[in-house]
Amino acid sequence: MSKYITTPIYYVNGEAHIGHAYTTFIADTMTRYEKLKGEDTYFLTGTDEHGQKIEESAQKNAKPTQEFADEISATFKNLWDEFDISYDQFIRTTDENHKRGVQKAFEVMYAKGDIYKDFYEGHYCVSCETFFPETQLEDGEFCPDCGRSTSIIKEESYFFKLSKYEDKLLKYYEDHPDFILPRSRINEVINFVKGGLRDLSVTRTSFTWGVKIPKSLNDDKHVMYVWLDALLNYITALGYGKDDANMKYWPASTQFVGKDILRFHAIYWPAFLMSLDLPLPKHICAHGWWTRDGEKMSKSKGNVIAPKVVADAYRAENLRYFMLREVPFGQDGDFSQRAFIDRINSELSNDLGNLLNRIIGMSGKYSEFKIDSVDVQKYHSKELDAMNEALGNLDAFMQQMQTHRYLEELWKLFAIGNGAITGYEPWAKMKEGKEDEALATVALVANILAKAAIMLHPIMPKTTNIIADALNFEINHESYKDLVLGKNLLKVFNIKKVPPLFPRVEEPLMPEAPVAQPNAPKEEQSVKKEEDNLIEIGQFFQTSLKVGMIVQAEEVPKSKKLLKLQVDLGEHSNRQVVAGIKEFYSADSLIGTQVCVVANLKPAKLMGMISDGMLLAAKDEHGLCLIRPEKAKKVGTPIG
Ligand code: ME8
Repeated sequence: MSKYITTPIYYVNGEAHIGHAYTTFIADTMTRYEKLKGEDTYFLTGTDEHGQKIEESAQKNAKPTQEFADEISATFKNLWDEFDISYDQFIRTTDENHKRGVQKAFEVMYAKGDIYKDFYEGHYCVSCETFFPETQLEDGEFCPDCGRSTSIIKEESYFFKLSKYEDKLLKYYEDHPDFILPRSRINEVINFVKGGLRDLSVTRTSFTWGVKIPKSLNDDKHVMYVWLDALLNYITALGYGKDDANMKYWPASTQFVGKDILRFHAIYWPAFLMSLDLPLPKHICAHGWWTRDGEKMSKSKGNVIAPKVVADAYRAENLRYFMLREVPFGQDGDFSQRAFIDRINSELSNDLGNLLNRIIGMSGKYSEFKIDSVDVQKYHSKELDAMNEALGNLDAFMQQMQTHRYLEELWKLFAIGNGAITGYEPWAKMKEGKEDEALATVALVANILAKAAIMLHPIMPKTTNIIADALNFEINHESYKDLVLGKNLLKVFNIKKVPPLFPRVEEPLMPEAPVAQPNAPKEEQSVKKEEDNLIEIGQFFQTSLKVGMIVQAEEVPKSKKLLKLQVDLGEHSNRQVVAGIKEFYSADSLIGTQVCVVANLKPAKLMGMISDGMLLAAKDEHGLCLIRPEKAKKVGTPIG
């Protein structure tokens, strides 16, 4: 039976970070594992390029949207190529074939009566590309997911009859308890559906950067909602709407997603597929969230770790190993250089790298690099049994995506190998004239390394190829069948010297994370004890604080919280700052007063207005007060 494995398609509004890398690593690992087992496996990844968010990012970068999308999409593709990601296809939602497939799907749903035209009025978060009912908004205005301000949009829209699929979805979850993995996530999905599904607005007229709805509807001001467009990539990639060339891979066996987008994949996606009369994927696998040193990473916060930077400092495959070893699938994980370095030194360098070096060294000394497995069974049946037991446990862990348990189990092999060397002391056996025994121990360890290399291959393909080359065999489906399934041993061969695979790391090789920006959307701030969060003085001075004078202030219509201020910072023109202080200050009372301003924040858009700075303020249960200089100072005076 063939397998089809997918990652989400990544938005092209910024470059990849290690969160994206994790999803891609795990999907790549699973694909390589299936291929090693001889399964016909198709692996899809790509980029999600439509929608208002991308259009706005392109505008901010002063680039035509397509050119901007081309550039960022290429950074993802190049990155995956550098990381040796073995995708069979890299799809872009701006591909003509994809657009045609999406239009075809829309036509099918429309013809079935699952899409109808109406009006939509609601609170829309541009950043999340999602409408929210008023009841879900924070303070009646802010997005419940990202904390950013929402805007009210009223527009003509086509709707997908999501409500029609409520019962069918619930029945499907009940009949397929492994549809959503880990199983612990099913309840949040069921509860959401039981809460009532409203029909989904699936077109927009407020912007143009999207797939046009089919010409047959004669309504060309509508472009498709980005999530309808994006989710369909999983079938358009297989030729849906064109020639169905690879539809034999559908339904997908495993669709990896971050937990943030589980709802889209576990509710909307199956409903779309039901409407298209297509089977549902076997598993939607939701992984947890990666933080950096305990802080949520995000493009807007500036503490994002680029996978390339880590790879350049620590080697790409070490990062793959770390991420897949560090967290149980489904749970959140934290990237810290300390934890990373510990794993490199103790697990990769000590347990694995040193074992290979010792075996090369001993076989060079005792047998001119010749290894012969002839006596392994005779002297080491106990070790072989233990090894085979661990090898036999691996598949179940991989099938459950529990890569941390898989690697933990695999590392038992190195413990057996290292234990055999310490326990049997081949050097002593050589001195005692028991050469057969000594060489059998060396050969045992060489075989352990060979089998472990095969099973580690999906996670560290290049490194394990070097190990296999040193042991004079190739890692492929044949050697997997022979050495792992068949439990056979390598025959007689010459071992080759290799440079150390995992040099020890003594010091962190990358700069530490920048300080979190205090105005990051609230979900991105985590509560930490001060002592866990000490910063260098240089980090503090990365923030430019200045004295400013409010020269103009007005209320923002329809907003309970926001005031729009013009602030003089002694620059050639005033800064516009949109501040959430309306409940505490009237606009008039602020004019002519001095404030402290964070002057080097990236401009943000709040309710459609640019805010180019932030006022310092203190807020407690009694209210909010602005922080001001004790005596008037010249505008633009630095604070610090
Ligand atoms: O949501 N930790 O794209 P996206 C772990 N285009 N994983 C993370 C992560 C983090 N800190 N940050 C991102 C989209 N990810 C849509 C998907 S699919 C039809 C459309 C991973 O660029 C995680 O897998 O925001 C998440 O689901 C994915 O990147 C979303 O990337």
